[in-house]
Amino acid sequence: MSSPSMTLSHSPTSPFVRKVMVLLHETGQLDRVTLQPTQATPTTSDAELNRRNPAGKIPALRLADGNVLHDSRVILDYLDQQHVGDPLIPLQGPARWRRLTLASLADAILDAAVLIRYESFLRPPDKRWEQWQQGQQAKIERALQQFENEAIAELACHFDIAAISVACALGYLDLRQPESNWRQRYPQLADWYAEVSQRPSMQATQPPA
Ligand SMILES: N[C@@H](CCC(=O)N[C@@H](CS)C(=O)NCC(=O)O)C(=O)O
Repeated sequence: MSSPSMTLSHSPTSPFVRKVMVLLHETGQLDRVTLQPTQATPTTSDAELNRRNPAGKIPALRLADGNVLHDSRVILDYLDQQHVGDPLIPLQGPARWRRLTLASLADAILDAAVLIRYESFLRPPDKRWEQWQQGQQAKIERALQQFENEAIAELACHFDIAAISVACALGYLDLRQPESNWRQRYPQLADWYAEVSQRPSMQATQPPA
């Protein structure tokens, strides 16, 4: 086993970090990364994280040469180029743009769900804005609908960047919106998720309840 050469700013509940962890598992690169526990919210300030990523967001990945990559999509792209197996992000052609677009839609679910979480968990009750939350929730529903109606076969064909991103988004909904009953509204997505949740990479990265 080689000694770790990279450091990942990490939280076990961050779904963006989870995407990175799942890719590390799937591509056999876990032993290359040290995990640095990091708390990140818009109302907390972590000086070290802010130095690594001025946006103050995780994940951020410090490379062996001291350079830092941030934004989960950039990190996934980088790590996918560091292993010898089949790429989890197609290198070129229409497949690349389609898979990245599906991954981006999954990230949009996460962006909305994380904002809803901050709104309900961090923002003082008298400053909350119901209509804004509903707008975020509507984004989540439209994205789930598109995955259910138009992309199930594509998700099922390969556990790649698109599938990893959707699986992590669904896992985050289970964590933060356990009452949402998305499985009832999106049964094909539910069946697909039940299957991919069994993968060792998904099992090993389950967020703590
Ligand atoms: N687009 C970013 C989003 C990352 C993100 O929002 N991470 C959350 C944790 S789940 C965070 O660090 N939030 C702190 C903040 O918004 O200040 C990515 O893909 O890495």
